[in-house]
Amino acid sequence: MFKNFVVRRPGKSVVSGQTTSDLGVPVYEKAYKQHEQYIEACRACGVEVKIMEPDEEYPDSCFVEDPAVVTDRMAIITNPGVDTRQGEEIKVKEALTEFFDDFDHIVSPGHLEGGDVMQIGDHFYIGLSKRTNEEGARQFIEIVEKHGYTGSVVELKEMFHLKTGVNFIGDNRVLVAGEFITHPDFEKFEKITVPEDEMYAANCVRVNDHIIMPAGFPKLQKKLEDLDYDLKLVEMTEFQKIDGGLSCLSLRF
Ligand code: CIR
Repeated sequence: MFKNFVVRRPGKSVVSGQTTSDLGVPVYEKAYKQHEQYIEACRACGVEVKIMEPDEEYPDSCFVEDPAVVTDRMAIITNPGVDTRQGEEIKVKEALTEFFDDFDHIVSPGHLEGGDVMQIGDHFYIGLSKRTNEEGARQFIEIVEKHGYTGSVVELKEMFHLKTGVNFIGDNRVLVAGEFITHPDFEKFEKITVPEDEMYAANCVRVNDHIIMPAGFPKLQKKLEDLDYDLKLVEMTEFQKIDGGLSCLSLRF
């Protein structure tokens, strides 16, 4: 069960967020509204939402999932793998001091972003991507083992972050897209394949008895409804333009 979410509103500088896509520039007012809708969806799942104010200095700082990894027993401050995001973690750590007394840290030359970390039970899968390197993953595994968890790495071929293409939705099920559809590491789970033209929707978040999913992906929506999930749909178009998935907008514990 999750009790708390931490989110950070997008600033006007969100228009300058890093991107690899050609979907255009986010419209700030729309991004703000969509973020508001995200907060409402989280509340509808029964969690408390702590809202951090925007930080104009960091265009990507609404993606709070990347500079920290938290569970109910630990908080790790990461070291993002791109210069423009280094420093975001300072305010995120400040916000988390309300909930955690101790913090672990990923330090250079190690880099790791929370978008590359997927927790299933007491195990963490860590994607090796353009943002997360082997040293970052090594440090991460050393830290989580200290807290009674295990960890293993997954090499990414095409995906931006690990959770861009694979997400645990509880009930032994994972949503898989692209390179993860046949990936051996996820064979032990019941796989729900995300259609190629709905790849973005692979990044959903299971919250207690609900799933928050991006709006506008009817095929995956139907698959999940047929499995009896209660879905909370959120418009994500402005965040998608800058490679932001749904999970990256929150820290959950
Ligand atoms: C970035 O390039 O860092 C942001 N524009 C997107 C971050 C997405 N984060 C995530 O999927 N966890």
